[in-house]
Formats: sequence, structure tokens, C-alpha cells
Amino acid sequence: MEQHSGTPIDSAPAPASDSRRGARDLRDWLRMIEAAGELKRIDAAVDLDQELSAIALMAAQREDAPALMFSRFTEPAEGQVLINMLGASKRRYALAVGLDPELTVPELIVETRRIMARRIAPVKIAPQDAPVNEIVLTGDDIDLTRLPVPRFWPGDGGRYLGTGDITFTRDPQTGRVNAAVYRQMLHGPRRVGMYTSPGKHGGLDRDAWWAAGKPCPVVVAYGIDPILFMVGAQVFGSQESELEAAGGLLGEPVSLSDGVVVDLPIPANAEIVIEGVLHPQEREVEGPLGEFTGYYGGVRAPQPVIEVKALHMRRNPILTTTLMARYPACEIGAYYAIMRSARIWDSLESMGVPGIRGVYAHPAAAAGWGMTVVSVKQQYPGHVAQVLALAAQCAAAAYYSKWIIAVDEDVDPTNFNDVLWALSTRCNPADHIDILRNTWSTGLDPSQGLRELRPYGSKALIDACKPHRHLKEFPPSTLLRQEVYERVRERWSELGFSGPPPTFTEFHRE
Ligand SMILES: Cc1cc2nc3c(=O)[nH]c(=O)nc-3n(C[C@H](O)[C@H](O)[C@H](O)COP(=O)(O)O)c2cc1C
Ligand SMILES: [Mn+2]
Repeated sequence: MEQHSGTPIDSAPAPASDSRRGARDLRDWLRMIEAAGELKRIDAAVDLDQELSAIALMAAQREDAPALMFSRFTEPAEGQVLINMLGASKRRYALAVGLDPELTVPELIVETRRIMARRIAPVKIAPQDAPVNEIVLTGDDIDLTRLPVPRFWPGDGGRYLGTGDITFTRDPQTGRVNAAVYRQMLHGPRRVGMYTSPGKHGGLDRDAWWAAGKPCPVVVAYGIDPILFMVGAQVFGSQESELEAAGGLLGEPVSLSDGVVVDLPIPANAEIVIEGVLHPQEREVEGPLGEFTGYYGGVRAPQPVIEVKALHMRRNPILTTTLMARYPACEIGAYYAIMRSARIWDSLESMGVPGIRGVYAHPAAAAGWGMTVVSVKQQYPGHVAQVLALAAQCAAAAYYSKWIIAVDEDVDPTNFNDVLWALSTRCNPADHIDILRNTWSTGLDPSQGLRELRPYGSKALIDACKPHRHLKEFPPSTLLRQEVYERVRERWSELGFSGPPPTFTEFHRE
């Protein structure tokens, strides 16, 4: 990849010490990917209204497109914008979580299962040591419209401050802190919308505060280490701690500090953090936003709004933003497919299902939400039906997913040539498809006619395995005799072919 010139990352004044400053932050990670040729700085001034996102969309038509950093705009704005932070790049995902970027996607899924099982509790650092406290403003001194906030698509309802964010709420009953990515439209200097699909933990927490007659405290960070973004976007159990999972992926505790207004953690080395409350009766018209589906998601409708009471930020802060678009230009790309697949695989094993050989939620299927393929070695009658039902409804997979496909162990779920072959040769639709109805979905799904009013989905469970009843009689697939294969392999260049001969691992047996 070409080298890019540009100004060095604007680093915060040296904090007292690195051990006090805490864990790796976004700027450390940017230095790392820049050294790997994975960051492109755009020095020209760009329009935050649709031009920045158009550049991102056009640049990210390739899976190996770099992350893009913008620092000059055609309007006055304080800060920088990072987009396509991870995107469709498995390399940047691997670099973020400390895995080898040369690993294949199936290998990354296996390694991700290992590192996602780790839990490391966050640590508190003193507010004066938190880089995010370089600037702290409260009340009328806050003006979020001075930040470089993009409008992504022509039909968007406004500019979106929150797309690459992490949003913290607390379950008022159990005290559990939730961390999630929710879209946030900017309504004014101290007013930020917060859209949650029904069933998301932030929305459940909010409703619990409101049911007790109290405003719901919220903290949102807008310039964050990619690991915080990843765990915020990933589905964990309703009382699981995303922050502990983030520590596990980082390999060190996430550094937190205290807020000045609400009792919620402040990511100590974030770029921009707001504190505020959602009042029970307050709504402002929000949406739509061009979404991960490739359509405008959500009707223009009144949604809850955060009254911002405090702002913490670094000088010249970096706003992390995400383009929601069709693959491969969607920010919910390779990393999400890998992590979601690992989570579903974990769930199946923790429920005691044997024989799982692989799982893949392809990112082209509406950012991996739409389809789950599970590879299984069939061991007993009904095994595949069990896999399909649980892969459809486990917490990691239940939301949105429409197509749950089981394939045999000889089919690589990440290889859609293989998956389409299995669907077309092992599945008889009249016998091998079941439908689950009234399942968990979202108004963001364009096929939901009434949108937010009735977000009930459905799921097709597709058995594309060799029918268990007829396993013995199932026709053998066409495979080479190994001895002939080896002979041709040795003669490959003599026969006039260049490059290495293809590899086969399965051979005909008499
Ligand atoms: C860029 C991005 C934007 C998202 N926007 C929203 C949103 O506006 N509302 C929502 O409910 N979920 C949104 N999600 C999905 C949630 O982050 C995801 O479902 C997460 O698991 C929710 O966490 P929770 O299970 O703790 O609620 C978004 C995800 C990403 C990556
Ligand atoms: Mn959660």
C-alpha cells in the first residue's frame, strides 16, 4: 500500500505517566495502522455535508481500503474525522485485537473465540490523569455543533454525531453498566437524539429508569479505540459486561474515570465524551439514516433525546464515524462477521451441541445480521434441526437474522461457492425448510411493511446437509483419486501451467 504524508497525529500533552494514563487509545492504534500502511490522510478540505461520506463510499468499494482521516473542512469545525476505521478489512481487525493479520477468516474466527472468552475488569484512573479531561465544559458553554459532524446520505434526517460511538447506561435494578453503539442525530448545541431498536439493552435500561419516574443518565464517547466500538456493536447477554469483554480483547483493563454530572463511567482516553440525561417525556423528530441494510432505516419519528450536561474532550479531537452502506463499504464489515460468528459458535457449544465445525455470518448479508451458516458433522437423527433452531435463537444471533443455513462438515461456511453448492444439491426445499414466525427484528428491516409499529420478523431454517435419513445412500461427490492428483501436481509446470497447483484435501475412496 502507498505511503501517505501528512501531519503527525495531534497527540495530547504528555500525561503524567503512561501507567496513570492507562490502556492503549485511539491515537496509539492509529500510529500502529499508519505504520502498517492502513491509514490514509486526506489533506484537502472536504464538505462535511455528503462529500466526506461520498469519498468514504467510493474509496471503500475494495475490501482492503484503508481507514480515512479528514482534518480540514469547508466550514469551521474543531476536530478531525476518522471513517472506515475497520470496514471490510480483516487486517485492521486483527491488528486491533493483537492477532496475526495474515490469518484467514476461518482462522480468525477460531482465534477470536479464544480471546473473546477473556474478561478483564476496567480500572479507574484519577480525573486529572484522564486525557479526555483536557477540556471539560458544562451547561451553556457546551456547543456540539462546533464539532465536525457529517451528514452521510442525501435523505438523512440530519447530521449524525453518533455513529462510531459507545453509549453507556445503567440497569437501575442490578447496577450493570451497558455499553453499545446507537445512532445519534445532532439536534442542537446540547441536544442529541438516541435511537434504540426495541429490545436493545440501552432502551431497556432507559425504560426501567422512566418506569421509576426518573430521568435516565447517559454517557456517550465519540472518539474511541476500535475495541470499544467492536464490543459496543456486538451482542452480549443482557447482564454481561461489554467493558470486561473489551478489556479481554485489549489484553489490559479499559481505563475509566468519573463523570462530573452522572454516575456512569467515562472512558478516560476517549476523544470526546458527553454526559446527560434522557427525560421521560422528551422526544425530538429523528431519522431516517442511511443504514447497514443499504436503505434508509426508520421513519422520521419522535425519538428520545439526550439533554447534554457536560462535555469532556481532547484538543483537536478525533470523531470516530461509520458509514452505513452496502458491503464492502459498510463499517460493520469483516470484524463484525468474525466476532458474531465466534459468538454464535460459542453459544452453540455452551448449550452442549456437538459437532460444530464452523460458523459464518457473511458481512454482505446486511452487515452479517441477515444470514448465519453453520457447518456441522451430523452425528444423530435430528442433530441438524437442533443446530438450526439454536443458531437461529441464541442471544448472539436472534436479532434480525433471516436465513439460518446448516451445511455438512465438508462445506466451509465462509466460502459461498461451497455454500451455494450445498444449497443446490443437498437441500430439497419442500422438505428441508422450516419457518419461525414473530421473531425478534427491527423497524430498520425494509421488508417490515409497517416499520417501527410491528417489527416482528421471521426466519427460514434451511437444512442444506445431506439428508440424515439417506446418508448411506447419498451419492458420493466427485473426487479425484489421490494417486492421480499427486501425479498431475508433479507434472503441473511440465504441462505448461504457471503458479502453484490447486490444493485438494479430500479424495475418492473405493
Ligand atoms: C455503526 C452502528 C450503528 C448502530 N446503530 C444502532 C442504533 O441506532 N440503534 C440500535 O438499537 N442499535 C444500533 N446498532 C446495533 C447495536 O450496537 C448492537 O445491536 C449492540 O449489540 C447493542 O448492544 P446491546 O445489546 O447492549 O443493546 C448499531 C451498530 C453499529 C455498529
Ligand atoms: Mn448489552
